[in-house]
Amino acid sequence: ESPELEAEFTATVTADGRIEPRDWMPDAYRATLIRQIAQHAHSEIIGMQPEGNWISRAPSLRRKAILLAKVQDEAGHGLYLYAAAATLGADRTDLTEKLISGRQKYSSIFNYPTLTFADVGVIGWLVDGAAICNQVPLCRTSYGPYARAMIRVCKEESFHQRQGYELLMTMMRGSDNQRRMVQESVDRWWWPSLMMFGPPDDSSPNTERSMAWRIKRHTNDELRQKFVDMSVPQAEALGVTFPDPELRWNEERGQHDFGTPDFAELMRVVKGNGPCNAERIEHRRRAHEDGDWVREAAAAYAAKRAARAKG
Ligand code: FAQ
Repeated sequence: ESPELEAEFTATVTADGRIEPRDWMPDAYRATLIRQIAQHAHSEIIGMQPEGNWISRAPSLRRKAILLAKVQDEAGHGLYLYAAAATLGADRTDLTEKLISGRQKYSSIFNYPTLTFADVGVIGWLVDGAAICNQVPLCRTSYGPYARAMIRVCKEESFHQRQGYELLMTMMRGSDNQRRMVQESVDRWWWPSLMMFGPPDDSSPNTERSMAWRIKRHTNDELRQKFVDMSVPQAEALGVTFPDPELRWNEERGQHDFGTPDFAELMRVVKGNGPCNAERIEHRRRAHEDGDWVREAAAAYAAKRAARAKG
């Protein structure tokens, strides 16, 4: 470690330049990125489960084809992100081990159950909506491979968001039962969606340093506010309400006032005690074990080809 390298790193980051895999970086910068990117990758992979739950029960062939494609996109996002983490020296097998042994986190939102088909629409609208709000600024994050991965991920997430909103619009034009189903789903997902942005700024241990390093471009509360402001007119157009009596336009601030999410609930879910944590991890662990023979075969094949190339 030399003061010149450190100064160069700081100058690059503060001038909004990009840090690339071969550049020198502080150990803590590398560790923070691995933590955030791995958590993000795990979220995409675990995030396949709640919606995957409805693939076999989608109400039409068209809805089934759309849902299959969306869930496959999430697998793709997970893979770009694991590849971005690999450029920092993180090993994917190791990251997967950490996920299934509970040593690494994934987004709290995927620990809630999907009880009705309206949940598929609401996840697209609100969960992908929140993901976009958080990820569009990450296209300008200081670490090159992460920023570049985010560009493609955001394009696909925008498409997912539209797909969810279109599904809900269709249900809202249907029967009273369908409209009730949409409202009931919105009531369950609204608060957990706000929790996706993390703890409030005054109890977010990582924000200050991640902002200084330009890993994060906005604080958790800034993004949460942006999401609320973006979602209110969309709810009006759809004909649903959010379950928050404190939600109202504040003329002076030019933003909405809103209630405080239950951050104690967020912490419980993050610590592993949400409604579906055990089930999500168990499913992932089983899928990983079931894939053992594929990984073994792929490694044997690669070794054989390498031996043949040498000979
Ligand atoms: N859930 O100091 P901070 C998707 C943890 S979108 C679980 O504020 P930070 C797309 C945090 O890691 C979802 N853990 O932390 C999709 C930290 O842990 P530590 C994924 C949470 O990192 C849609 C501790 O609490 N998106 O998958 C949560 O500065 C539909 C303290 O918090 C991303 O990961 C939470 N909600 O800010 C897929 C985006 N909040 O230090 C399928 C990238 C906080 O104990 C279907 N990540 N924690 O290890 C980020 O932007 C940031 O990491 C934040 C948290 C904003 C999530």
